[in-house]
Amino acid sequence: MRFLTGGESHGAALLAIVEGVPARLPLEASYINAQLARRQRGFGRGGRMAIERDTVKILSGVRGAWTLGSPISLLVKNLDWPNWEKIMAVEGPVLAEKVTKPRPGHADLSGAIKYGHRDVRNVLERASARETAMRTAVGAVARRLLEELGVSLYSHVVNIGGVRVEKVDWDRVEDSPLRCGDSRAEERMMKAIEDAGVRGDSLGGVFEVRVKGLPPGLGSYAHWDRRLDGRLAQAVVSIPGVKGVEIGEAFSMADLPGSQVHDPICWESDRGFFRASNRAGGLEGGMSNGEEIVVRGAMKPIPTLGIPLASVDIETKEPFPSHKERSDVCAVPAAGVVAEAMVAWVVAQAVMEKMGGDTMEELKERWERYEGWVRSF
Ligand code: EPS
Repeated sequence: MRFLTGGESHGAALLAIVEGVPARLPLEASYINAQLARRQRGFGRGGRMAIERDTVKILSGVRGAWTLGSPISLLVKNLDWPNWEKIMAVEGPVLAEKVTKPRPGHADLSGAIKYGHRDVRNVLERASARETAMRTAVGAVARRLLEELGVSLYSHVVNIGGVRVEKVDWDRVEDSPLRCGDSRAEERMMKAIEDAGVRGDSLGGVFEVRVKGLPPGLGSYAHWDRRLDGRLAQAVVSIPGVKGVEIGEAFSMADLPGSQVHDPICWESDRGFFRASNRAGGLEGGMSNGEEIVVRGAMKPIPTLGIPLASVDIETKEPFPSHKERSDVCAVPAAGVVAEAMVAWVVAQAVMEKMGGDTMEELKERWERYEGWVRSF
């Protein structure tokens, strides 16, 4: 399975071509749209989210709400486009004022140097986290496939601006303004976001994604690039703003002796093998181990600030406060939803590598046979 996306933040639309999804998977735009709506929500989002109502148009690869096995083409229109048609004109003279003041923390400066752009807009349009809308749509296709196999994904926010959750009530996460399971922590997080917004500042944090229902043995210990933990880490760090990944209890495990870290192996006749704890986050030796997968991502505060940081104009070389763009104060809850999509993609890829199959029937049959093998091992 592979996919490519295209599209600028203020261009006409975002696009993707998704290849390798088996035929006969039930798929409807409304399913993808529900995931897109989850990404748009969250206290601390900026003005753009009030403009967009992200919805997908499936342009190929699906007929009568079933996948065909052919490439699935997806389109998400940018509702903001009419306001940017002149600035982002594909042909003819671009009449907009050039952006020459790169923002620290963004792709602006390195991207301009790399591609020789004297207008930083040529970089920031594609580097914008707007692209994650399409990743969410693509991830929804992978999620639909996993759902058919009984695999589910969910996420929550565990820290914003240094305020950490203490007790997690999973029932409140989906409807909570910060996708947070701890109402008291959430109140403090919201206050911190509000205060940061007033100051013209931004806040980062940590989200956690979990995957339930996977058998052991996805990924491989045999080669570095087949390790599922490495592939998940790459996928999560590739989300704009994410600077760190933790699998299971990685950072606290680094402080403890091995005897307090590794998850004891148990066996019962009706369950087969299982673990007494899950500090490994469902991954050992580069493979799933049958326990829940737990991956966290640390997101830095968004680099577009109301209080601009010191920068240098790329034309005049004069020091200047950096360019201001409309932005979010905090996008950690949205990043958690994007991470679910990326994790769904990597896991579905690993499932397809192991099981293969051109139809869902073939895939399900192989999945069930393997589950039987695991139970009786
Ligand atoms: C985003 C859309 C963007 C940004 C945000 C993510 O829209 P605009 O630039 O028109 O405000 O709000 O991207 C960033 C904050 C960033 O630094 O890349 C979206 O759809 O999620």
